[in-house]
Amino acid sequence: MLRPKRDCYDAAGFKSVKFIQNYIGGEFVSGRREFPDVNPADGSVIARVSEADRDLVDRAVQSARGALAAEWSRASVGERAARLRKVADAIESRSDCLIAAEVADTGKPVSLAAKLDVPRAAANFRVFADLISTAGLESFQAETPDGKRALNYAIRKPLGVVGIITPWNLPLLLLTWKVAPALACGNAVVAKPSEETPATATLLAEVMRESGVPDGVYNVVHGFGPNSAGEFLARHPDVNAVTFTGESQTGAAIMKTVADSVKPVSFELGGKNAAIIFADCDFEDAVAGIADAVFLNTGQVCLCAERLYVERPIFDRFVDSIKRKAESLRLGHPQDPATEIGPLISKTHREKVLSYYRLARDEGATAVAGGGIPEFGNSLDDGYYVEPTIFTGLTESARCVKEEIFGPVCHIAAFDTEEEATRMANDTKYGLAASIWTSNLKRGHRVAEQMNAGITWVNCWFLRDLRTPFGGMGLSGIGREGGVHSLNFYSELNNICIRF
Ligand code: NAD
Ligand code: 6OD
Repeated sequence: MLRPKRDCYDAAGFKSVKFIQNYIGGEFVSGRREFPDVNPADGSVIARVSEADRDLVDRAVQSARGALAAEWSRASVGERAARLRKVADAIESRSDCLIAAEVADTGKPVSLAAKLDVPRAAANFRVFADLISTAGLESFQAETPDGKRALNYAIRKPLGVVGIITPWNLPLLLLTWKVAPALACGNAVVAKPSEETPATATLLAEVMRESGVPDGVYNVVHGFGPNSAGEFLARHPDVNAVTFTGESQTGAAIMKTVADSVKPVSFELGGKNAAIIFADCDFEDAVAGIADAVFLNTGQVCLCAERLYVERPIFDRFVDSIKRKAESLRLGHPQDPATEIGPLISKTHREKVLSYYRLARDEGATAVAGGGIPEFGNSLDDGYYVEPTIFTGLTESARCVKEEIFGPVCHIAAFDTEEEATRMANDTKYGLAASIWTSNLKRGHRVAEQMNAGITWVNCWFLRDLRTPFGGMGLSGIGREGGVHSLNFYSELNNICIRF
């Protein structure tokens, strides 16, 4: 077992239950109500979390507003970038604590948190420090009707107070993906992490403090969605914009909440992503890549492939290989470095995933692998594990082919032509991600261009360059973040026109 070297956070079973508070104006603050933070690996309570009521959310928003007026939005770009780089350094120096906290909250394997979640959090701050330091802006010169000239140039101003509402699957990665550009652009933020995973957003408060980010620039409120901290934040009249990652239905609810005050929104929502595997692919590479795309983080990544389309000549061989891969994945305790698959996030989410496993069979599927609950014979039997699962035999109209399941599961169908594969892949109300596996690069380009998705990978999956646009079409979201797209969302452009 890996244990944190410092006493900053006790992962499940290490010590006593912790108390996680809200962070407002540079202080840790309690509300009137509490809720439990549960370790999905065994159902134990690892922390009590203080829920922010409407008044505390208001305090957080006012403290953010005060920080804007005081210094942050007027700090030079160089000062802000230097501060963000310090935050990145502090994340790295506290990575043992952040990894332990993320693993205890989410149940994800410690190897994954160490490889993906925490390094990406640091990278988010470094990349946006660099981008804000180097980003250019448009300028145009024109002749005026009266024979003079006009110079137009745009400047960036902060939006103000940004409400950030995030999910439980990659808690620190997805939070910092929004906090970093928001702060780079001179905003102050109020973050509302998922009620399932409150720890790392709170530890980030310590990181901010240690890095000299002024009090009030980063605030955290804990709680739920409707009639709790999430809704209070989105509805607050002094919140200037809301950036949200989570389920499409929640995005719809937040859109209604913010409609009255016409706030800008950025939404990164759900997906039902397709992978197209052509017979000419590098077979072993494709099997390894697809295994990641289906099972990473127990299938709880919005970009995961839940629909695989495999060209008929390799269909049986591919199904057999991915089945063997699924059956060889090591399920275990998240703190065990050898574990590849941890539990799902919660009992409720496991019930949802298992209900789809049952539905798939009712809809006529064959379970090629998995389909149930694993047995460990120890305390992990109290955790929220499910077997990595592969179905075949469904029609394209089946609910299990249409609806996001968000677990370690996929359905595999055969195709005969490129046109058929493209049509099936695009037959979805979502439009987040797709992947194409072929050694014919001309075909890779051609099919990728036809994908109705915010991102299409060819011979890879979840390979990220943070300067690129990221977001979804249809039910998968509104807007793009990443690179200059984040800078544009988190700032107001003021165009200045000078006649001379
Ligand atoms: P969720 O929508 O249930 O919750 C996300 C956050 O919204 C939580 O903090 C929650 O408390 C809050 N919330 C819920 N209802 C609210 C309301 N009415 N008003 C304000 N806040 C509210 O999502 P989840 O279950 O935490 O995460 C899983 C979902 O997120 C999946 O659908 C997944 O595809 C999606 N996701 C998308 C991306 C992306 O980049 N597109 C990334 C990660 C996850
Ligand atoms: O890599 C990213 O920037 C990002 N937003 C990933 C989202 C993953 C969804 O679970």
